[in-house]
Amino acid sequence: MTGTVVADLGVLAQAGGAAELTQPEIFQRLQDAVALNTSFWINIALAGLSILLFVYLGRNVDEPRSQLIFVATLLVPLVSLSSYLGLASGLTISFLEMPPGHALAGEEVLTMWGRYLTWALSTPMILLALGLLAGTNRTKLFTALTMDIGMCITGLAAALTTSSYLLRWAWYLVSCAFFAAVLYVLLVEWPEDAAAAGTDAIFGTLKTLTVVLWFGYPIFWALGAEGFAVLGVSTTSWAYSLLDIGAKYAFAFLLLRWVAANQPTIGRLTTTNTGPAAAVDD
Ligand code: RET
Repeated sequence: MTGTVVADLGVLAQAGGAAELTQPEIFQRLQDAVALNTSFWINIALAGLSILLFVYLGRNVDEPRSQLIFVATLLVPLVSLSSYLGLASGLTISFLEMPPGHALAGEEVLTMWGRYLTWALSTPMILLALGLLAGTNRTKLFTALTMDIGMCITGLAAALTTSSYLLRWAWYLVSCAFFAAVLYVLLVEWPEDAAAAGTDAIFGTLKTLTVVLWFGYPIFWALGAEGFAVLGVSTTSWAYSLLDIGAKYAFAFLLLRWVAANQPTIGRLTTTNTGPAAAVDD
């Protein structure tokens, strides 16, 4: 067990067998765990500022497809704000007893399960916006979005499984398989579509940002208290919070700034059911 984990244990874990904590008790522990709590409130503030900025950026967007990209992207900080409020209020946090085999076996460890649940709402919005930008077809959009939701929900299952250490990792692997499908669409299918659509420059930037940052999430899950417990709860939460800042707010800002300035390019794209992306000629 590392020093960080030990330092966390006072307020973020307790010996097994203790009575279940009530929401006010979890909330009280959060007040004592200043580093962890700050990792939530920083994101609440940034999500709030992003929402205001994005509404301002979108004030003159009147082309329908660009508007759809705007709404999808605006939902990202909206969901994020709600997600972090859930964590900060203790509503979507539980203390779960880790199974035998886990580095913290027998301890009740703070689990931020609300994160995984709300990712199932925010990450499909990121992919919807990217897919629309690439001018992809409905089949590929459907594939990316459903695989992504599968990734988040099975990630939630990994975090919530307390019966078996092995099964926690089995869920983790299933989630990785869904993630691989998302990566395939992002790295192989959509770059081709974006090239045909003429949006490849901005798509390329956003794709790289997304792929690099998204890889951070499974890595920190594995290193954090839910996985091998090399990192403590607060460190893991800060890692997710910092990844979120890049993967959500920075991503959304770059996308929306481009869309606001390039509505005619977006307006020329159509989404077909299964066929290749088509640009409607003027
Ligand atoms: C988990 C654990 C199981 C394996 C994998 C994961 C991937 C998570 C990802 C999350 C991305 C979240 C974002 C949130 C923004 O709102 C669930 C951590 C593969 C890629 C971008």
